[in-house]
Amino acid sequence: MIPIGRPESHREKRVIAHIDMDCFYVQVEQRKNPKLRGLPTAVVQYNSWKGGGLIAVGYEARTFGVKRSMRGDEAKKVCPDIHLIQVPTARGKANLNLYRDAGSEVVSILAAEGRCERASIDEVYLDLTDAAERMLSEMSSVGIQEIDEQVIKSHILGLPKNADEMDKIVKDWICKTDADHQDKLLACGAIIVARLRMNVLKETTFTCSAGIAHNKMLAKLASAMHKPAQQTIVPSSSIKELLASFPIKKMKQLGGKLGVSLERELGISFVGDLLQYSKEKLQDRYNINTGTWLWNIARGINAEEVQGRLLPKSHGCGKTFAGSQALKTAATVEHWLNELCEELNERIQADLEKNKRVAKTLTLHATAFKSNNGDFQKKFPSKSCPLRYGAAKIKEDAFKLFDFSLKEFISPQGAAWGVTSLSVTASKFLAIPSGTSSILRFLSENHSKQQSSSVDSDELSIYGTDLEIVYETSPKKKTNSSIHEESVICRSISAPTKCNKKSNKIKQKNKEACSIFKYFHSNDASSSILNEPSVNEVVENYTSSCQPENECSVELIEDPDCNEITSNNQPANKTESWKYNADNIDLTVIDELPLEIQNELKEWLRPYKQAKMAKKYSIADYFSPSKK
Ligand code: TTP
Repeated sequence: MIPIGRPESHREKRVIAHIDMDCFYVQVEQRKNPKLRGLPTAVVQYNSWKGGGLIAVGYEARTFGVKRSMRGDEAKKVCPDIHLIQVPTARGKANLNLYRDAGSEVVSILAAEGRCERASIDEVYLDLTDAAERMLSEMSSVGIQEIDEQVIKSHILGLPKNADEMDKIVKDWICKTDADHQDKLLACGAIIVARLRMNVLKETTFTCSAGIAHNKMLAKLASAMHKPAQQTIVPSSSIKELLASFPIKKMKQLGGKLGVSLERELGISFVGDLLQYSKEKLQDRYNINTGTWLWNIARGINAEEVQGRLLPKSHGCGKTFAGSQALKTAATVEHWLNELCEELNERIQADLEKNKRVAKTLTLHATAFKSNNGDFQKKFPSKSCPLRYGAAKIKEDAFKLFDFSLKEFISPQGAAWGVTSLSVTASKFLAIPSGTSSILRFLSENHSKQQSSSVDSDELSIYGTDLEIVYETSPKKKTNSSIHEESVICRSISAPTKCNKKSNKIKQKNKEACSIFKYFHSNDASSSILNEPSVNEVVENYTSSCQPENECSVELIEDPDCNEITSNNQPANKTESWKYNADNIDLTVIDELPLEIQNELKEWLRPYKQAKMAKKYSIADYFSPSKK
């Protein structure tokens, strides 16, 4: 997706670092088995065909010419001594928890110095502006005097490349007292990053590489320039030269159709080539946002903020079924959806316990082919619905989403089909604050915000049906989907479509709310903040009720106005105030919440419900699909 093409703020330039772990899965495996340190090593995926596809290659193995695009057998040919480690597996697919947890360890160390955004399993952005300003003001009179070896080893773009004197050249640049304020800030940023990288090494044994620049885009480009265990600084004066030779295909957003169009239609090969086009021309050719964004990147302008986010934005579990493994029956799809949903359920439960947050949206993505290839370009549509906690419910909902998508995919004539990848994703997390009053305030505030917010274009945007296979845990690189079979997810990349263009919606017959969201329910089913279909993510929104399977009634309806999706196809009453009725709280869900929240809620409910709470409900009791 193309970021909003905003200008950078007039505020002093920021100091942003992008930290990327080196051959991450290999390092994690080498920490687990230190005998592998220093030896050529690669991690291979679950599918062991031809030795398994390589997903991470250690730097020792790279010197022999081993590449990620190879399979194990091929790697053995170029490097007979290579150690091939298979990713851990569970439920017939890769289990990446070992690597996720290692990534979290690193994040907690890096978060010490400024706003920190976990961008993928092994990448982090840091906004070090305040820390750099502080450092600079503390040493303004004396200037930077002592710098350690790690900082001296920095690469500073735009400096003369004289290998013999490199240390001196870098030291002079870092310590220059009459340098431009922006460069001094970057120098401080480089010192901070070098320290952080040392801390990561000491505490985890992992090395990482970093880019330090005035924005996220430049920092990211820079971190990949010198690896492993090095850092690269991008002073403003070097941006033009950097972008003049930076291939557009290497920009994350330009790897697809837009990149091809720029190359073929405008003859653009490097980002700097875009400088020859005016903003108006680019806006005319593409659209206002994309045109502005292209104009900005040609100049190294990027206003994206570092989001203060230490936790993943979503949890996705996926698997590919290449070639003859394609799933061709509902039963095999159901089998794999069950496996994926089990894993997803475990991960969101662990997340709830650890981070006190709940996911709001369940999305199903798939790629598929069909036998009548008349419209072979038709993509398998992605579908979302509100997420109900509990493995059985997630499975049930995921399968219904699949069913809807499949019907749409094979319509109108119907056809034999085969699914080549499947994934389920939980997203749109909401924090559950502690403190009874704060819970209620939180619910009330969130609800009234949802009720009162005018429906802006973003809110009205819906998933398109254009799918791109992206790598879930490392969104920066797109690679052959058949290679990392366990971890691809398909993401909608088509431009958002206005909902009022006519979208299908699903009328919900919510006869009995028995999910965790009942806990957040108000009198009016349409005003539940978590059960309410979220317009900005849901195209054809199917909200399943908790009725038993055979009673489930889900109906697709057309909504030309699409003011807001409600359970009864009426625009939500925007002025209605939030009411929280204790009678509507499903007591059975309370036991599933974090202990402190359970206590607070019980306290709050005492006058109304204490008597009824005497019965002890078990998690199985609550989440049983047939429970009424
Ligand atoms: P990357 O950061 O892309 O690569 P890397 O850390 O292995 O190596 P580098 O030093 O060049 O950055 O990916 C991080 C981890 O994500 C990687 O160790 C393994 C995993 N991964 C896959 O499983 N499949 C893929 O296709 C890619 C690109 C990565």
